[in-house]
Amino acid sequence: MEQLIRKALDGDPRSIARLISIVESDSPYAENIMKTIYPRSGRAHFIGITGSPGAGKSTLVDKIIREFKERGKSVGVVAVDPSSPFTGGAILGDRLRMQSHALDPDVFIRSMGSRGSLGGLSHATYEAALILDACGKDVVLIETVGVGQSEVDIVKIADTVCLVLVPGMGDDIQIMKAGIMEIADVFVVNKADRDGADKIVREVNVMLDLMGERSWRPPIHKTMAEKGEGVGDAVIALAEHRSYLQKTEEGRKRKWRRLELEVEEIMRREISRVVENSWNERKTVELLNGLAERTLDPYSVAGELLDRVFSREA
Ligand SMILES: Nc1nc2c(ncn2[C@@H]2O[C@H](COP(=O)(O)OP(=O)(O)O)[C@@H](O)[C@H]2O)c(=O)[nH]1
Ligand SMILES: [Mg+2]
Repeated sequence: MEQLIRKALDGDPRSIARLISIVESDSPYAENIMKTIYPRSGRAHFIGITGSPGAGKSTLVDKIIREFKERGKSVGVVAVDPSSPFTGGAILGDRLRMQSHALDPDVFIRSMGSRGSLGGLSHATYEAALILDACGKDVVLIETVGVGQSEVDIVKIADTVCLVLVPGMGDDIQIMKAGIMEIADVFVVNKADRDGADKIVREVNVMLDLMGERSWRPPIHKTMAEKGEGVGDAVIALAEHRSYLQKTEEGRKRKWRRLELEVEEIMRREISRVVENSWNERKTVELLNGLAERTLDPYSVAGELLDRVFSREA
C-alpha cells in the first residue's frame, strides 16, 4: 500500500487509478490512503462543470483540458456518470467525448458512477479530486451529472463553479432552477452556433442585475465546444476567478467553509454508521421494547443512544 501511494504521488497513472478505486469501494484502506494523501493536497484548482444533461459538458471538458495544457498545466478529470438503475454501471459516453486525451500521460480522466442517488456527488468524488490534487495535477475538473442535488452540491467541492447553459432547452427553466444561478461563478452558453444564444446571455445578465451588487460578477462566455471556439476565453475567466478567491475575504471564507464541510461529512458518515450498528445491540433492543410498551418515549431513547455515541472510546 505504501508503495502504491508513493508511486501515485510520483504521478503514475495506474497507481492513481488504483487508489481512486480503493477509495471508491469504501475499502477499510480508504481512510489510511486519505490520511496519507491529505497533507500533499490543497494546491490544485477544483473546477466544477455543471448544467443539464446534453448541454455539452463533456465536450467542453475535452476542450478545457486542451486549453489548460497549452498553458502548461496538468489536468485531472472526475466525471460523474449517470448510473444505470438496472446495472449500476457507468455509461462510457463521457470517456469517449474526452478521448482525444486518452493517451496523454499528463491528463488523467476518471468516470465514476453516481451510485443511484439522483445525481448525487458521493464522498468518493471529492476524495478522487483530492487524490488527483495530491498527485500533482494543477487543475481538477469535476463534471456533474447535471440533475438534482449534484448541481448544487458541486459548490461544496469546487473552488470555481462553471454553469453550462444552451439555447433551446427550456431556457427559463434552466436559468430559474432553484439555487443554481447563485452558485455559478462563470457562465458558459454553449452551442452558440444555434439560435438563441444571445437571448440567454441577456436573460442571465438580467438575473445577475436582479441579484444585486457583488464583488465578483460572474462573466458569461459563449462557446461552441464541438469546434473549441470561445473556450480559451472561458478558461481565462475560470483562472481569473481563482485569482480573485486567492486575494479576497470571500475566498478565505469559502475555503474555511469547505474545511468545515469536509469534517462534517466524515462526522455524519461516522454517526450514521454507529446508529446503523446500534440496532443490533442488546441494549437498543431493550430500549425499543420499552417504547413498544410505552414505558419509554422516543426522545429519551434517542438521548440515551446519542449519549452512548458521544462517549464512545473518545
Ligand atoms: N451544435 C452543437 N452541439 C454540441 C456542441 N457542444 C457539444 N455538442 C453536442 O451535444 C451533445 C451532448 O454533449 P455532451 O458533451 O455529451 O453533453 P453533457 O451531457 O453535458 O456532457 C453531443 O452530441 C455533442 O456533440 C456545440 O457547441 N454545438
Ligand atoms: Mg457528460
